[in-house]
Amino acid sequence: MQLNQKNLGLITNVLSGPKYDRKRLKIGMVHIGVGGFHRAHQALYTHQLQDKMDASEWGICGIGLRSGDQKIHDVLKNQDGLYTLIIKHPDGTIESQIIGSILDFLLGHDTPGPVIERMADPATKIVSLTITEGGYNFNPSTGEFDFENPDIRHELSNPNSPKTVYGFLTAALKKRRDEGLPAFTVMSCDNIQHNGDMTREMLLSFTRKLDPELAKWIENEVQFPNTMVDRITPVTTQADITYLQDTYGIEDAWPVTCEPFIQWVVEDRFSNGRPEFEKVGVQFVTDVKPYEKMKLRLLNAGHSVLGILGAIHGHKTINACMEDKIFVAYLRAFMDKEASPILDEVKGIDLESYKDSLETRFANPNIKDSVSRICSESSAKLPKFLIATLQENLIEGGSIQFATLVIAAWCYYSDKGINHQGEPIEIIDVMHAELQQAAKRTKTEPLAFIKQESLFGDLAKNERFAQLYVATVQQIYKDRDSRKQMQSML
Ligand code: CS2
Repeated sequence: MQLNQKNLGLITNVLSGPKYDRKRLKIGMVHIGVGGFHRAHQALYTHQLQDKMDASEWGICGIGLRSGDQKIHDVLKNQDGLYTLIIKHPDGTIESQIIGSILDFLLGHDTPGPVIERMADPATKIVSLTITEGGYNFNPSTGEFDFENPDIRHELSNPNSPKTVYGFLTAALKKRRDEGLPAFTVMSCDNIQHNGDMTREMLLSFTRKLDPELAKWIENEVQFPNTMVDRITPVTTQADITYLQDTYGIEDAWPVTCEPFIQWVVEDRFSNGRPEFEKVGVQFVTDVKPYEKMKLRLLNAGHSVLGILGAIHGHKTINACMEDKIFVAYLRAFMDKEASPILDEVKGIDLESYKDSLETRFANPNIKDSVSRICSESSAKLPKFLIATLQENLIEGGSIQFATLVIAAWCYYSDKGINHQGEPIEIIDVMHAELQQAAKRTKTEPLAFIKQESLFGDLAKNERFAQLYVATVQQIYKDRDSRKQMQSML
């Protein structure tokens, strides 16, 4: 049976679904970047809130700004916004449910008008974002807005045909200001430290160039709460689609799978009201920074440590890495010796149990989170997840060897495109060509890879790091056995 509103009554005989009347819901949140993560996280919290109480003004409209969003648009349109969330527990238990909080979906890349209208609609109170770490258009080493991006250049001279999130936000906020409407909140849900502050700074850099008066209005009226979001959401596979067909007879073209763990910590600063998400477990705080730093530097960095080293060793999934004792010990040593010492205390959280819980989550054998998902867009992730820790440890005189091996492995990975077993590695990174070019020079110029300043800043000039890096990377090229190097450090 095809998943859609018409069949929902029958489908909910076999699977739980919305208990609320979807027809009563209005769109109050517009979300840009409807990937698996949004559907396993904010859309689920919203759905749970609707089930629990009357929150009918808080339905979601999904937005895609890239041509690649066509598929999710078509699927959700065809399914009236409905989809299945499949939660996979470590003991093999699987819980599936139909989520109903996404009411509409618009594509902005060739027809921006309706997207701007929707964002500027008086009922829209929040515009939330999961546009990935790479989507914020800033130079990772200087932190500055990249005005050279051709899409940004286009928007600055054609503000009515925006392309990036900045062009859309500016056009919609301008419309609201001109119409005397209150501003919406811009809520970033990406894995970036101080994600709200950073979004604010980037948006203001863009708007100041375009319309300084509007920039002032945004400065005074728009709130950008920082948020920490967490739930491991692997890429959906054909097996997940088949599972729903075989078990429940449901045709869902794009379900989402995830782990049971979920967390959302949000700063309680909103321009124009917010859903009562605290009723469904969201934690509102005045300062999210310690939580986000802990999560990025342990969970996301831990993922990258396993992902990069796993990829070149030949492990295919994160749980396969966690079945390898050397990987488990290495991960813990990285977390204990390099990531933890530079973290601030996080109220109410025992760091040791947090790290234990990460090990359990990573080891979940049913999630089968591929190392290729973790390694994808490493050029946007590693500066925030791992290189920042390395830099702080260099200042503090702390340990750097565990992170350095990951950087050296990343160089080898970018250069060779095959693992130590000789099998090809799937590399997905917008910077792949540049990374590969730099990595290929390693043999003749050992520092070439870390001389890429947009990623590493001036790390290549740090003697302590440069020396260790060169020794480490040369060893990988020589032995082609990074696992042995991992072992020697334990
Ligand atoms: C992962 C994240 O992209 C990555 O490298 O670390 O997607 C991670 O699974 C989520 O942030 C978990 O909350």
